[in-house]
Amino acid sequence: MSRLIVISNRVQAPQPGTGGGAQGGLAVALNAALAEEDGIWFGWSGDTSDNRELRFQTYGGVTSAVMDLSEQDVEEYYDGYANRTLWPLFHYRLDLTEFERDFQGGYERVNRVFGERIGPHIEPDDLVWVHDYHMIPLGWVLRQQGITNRIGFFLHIPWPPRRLLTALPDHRRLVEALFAYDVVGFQNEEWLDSFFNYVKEEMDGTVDGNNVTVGGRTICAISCPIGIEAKDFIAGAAGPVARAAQLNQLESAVGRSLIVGVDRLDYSKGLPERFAGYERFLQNHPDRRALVYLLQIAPPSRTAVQTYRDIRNNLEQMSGRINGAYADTDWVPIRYVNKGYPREVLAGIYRAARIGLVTPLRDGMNLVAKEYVAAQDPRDPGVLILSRFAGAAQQLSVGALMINPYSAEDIADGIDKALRMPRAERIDRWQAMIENVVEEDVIWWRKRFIDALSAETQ
Ligand code: ADQ
Repeated sequence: MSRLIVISNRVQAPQPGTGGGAQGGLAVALNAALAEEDGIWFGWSGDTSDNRELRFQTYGGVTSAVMDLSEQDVEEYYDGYANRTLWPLFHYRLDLTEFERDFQGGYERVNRVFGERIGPHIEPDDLVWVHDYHMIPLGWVLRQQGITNRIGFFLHIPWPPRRLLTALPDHRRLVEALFAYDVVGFQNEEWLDSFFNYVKEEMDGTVDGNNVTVGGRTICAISCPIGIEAKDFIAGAAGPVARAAQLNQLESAVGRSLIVGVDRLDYSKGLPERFAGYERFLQNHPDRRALVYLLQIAPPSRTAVQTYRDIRNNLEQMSGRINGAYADTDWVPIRYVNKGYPREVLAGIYRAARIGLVTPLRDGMNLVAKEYVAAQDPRDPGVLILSRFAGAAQQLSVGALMINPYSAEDIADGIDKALRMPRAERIDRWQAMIENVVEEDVIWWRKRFIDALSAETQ
């Protein structure tokens, strides 16, 4: 049997002392496959030093191997090219994209070092699966070392339209690196189509079904939407920890409808626009103000990057201003908290919420939307309000209230409609969504990708 090798920026293998219960779906699905097939998960340790040795560890049945990066590496590769160039650009934020030659140099250097360290540990039958925008050139580096294994790449974020991508200096070099892989996976058809379009227009390539050919090299490009660990999440949402969190929320809501948002603090998630949309609802419906409150959970991320500090300041000001303008002695319109919660507590909070407000300006998929659906009480489910620009829109528009996240009016109308929605309609809409969330869960996603990667080249 072939082993699975996973390579990603951060390794999410189980760690001693963390119990493992707090892991998200991706970690759960990949660790299960790694444990079954005796694989290895490679990546950055998260620490900085000048030591370039891989450190192996086996824990909870999973072997991982991590390497430190130097401070310069982190600055140029992680905070730089990955999070100040590719992330904003791929999320349609050309205005926030920084183009620095040093960033690109650091990105390629770190990928080369990773590839050179990992290469010797790959055995002839291994399937190699590389993840996300931090690691695009990694497959190419492995090929340089003579590795002829099947190597796949999955992009967790959107693939931008051609016209946006061509704003990146050396864009073609980046895309060419993808042709070192055998299979390239995207979150949905829209990102896949943008990739096809780039290849046809910029590289003189041809597309035949899922086969993409450029200069005699053919790869397989697929749409492969990621899901959540649906069954576990559903069970967790009905369990005691979630129940306590749910009751806690309901008690503090005293008869009001809870609207919940849960996002990493990131400008792609449309948080200022969401606050503005909620404020518009409060303005438009003075009589219903005190009947709702918004709980926004947003743990800080990438705090070394200025744009992330800016968004945090902006949201603090906005929530302060909105609370100042509308609060009463027994009610504040927005509760804004900046910390992380265990998954079962989150599940309970989702279940307590009449509305799940998921309004990214762009998102590769958005798993919070799926978690919100999975956590609902089937007899009295809440309403998902979902941005048409989330990757998840393709699967969840069957039941979600779809909105344009740039429009405060649209968000306000969505909230109004959701609050008025009769139970029968809520159940119908929820049923359409839960079917998809359960069917196309994270195990389905893993299998779909691995099947494509294991298939013989046509
Ligand atoms: P993210 O941008 O991080 O992921 P998302 O898919 O929503 O976005 O996943 C966030 C995860 O973090 C969810 O599982 C959520 O429950 C968890 N989380 C958020 N806030 C939390 C908190 N306060 N406490 C605990 N957990 C919290 C990227 C892409 C997405 C894509 C995923 C997976 O940007 O588009 O869906 O990868 O491919």
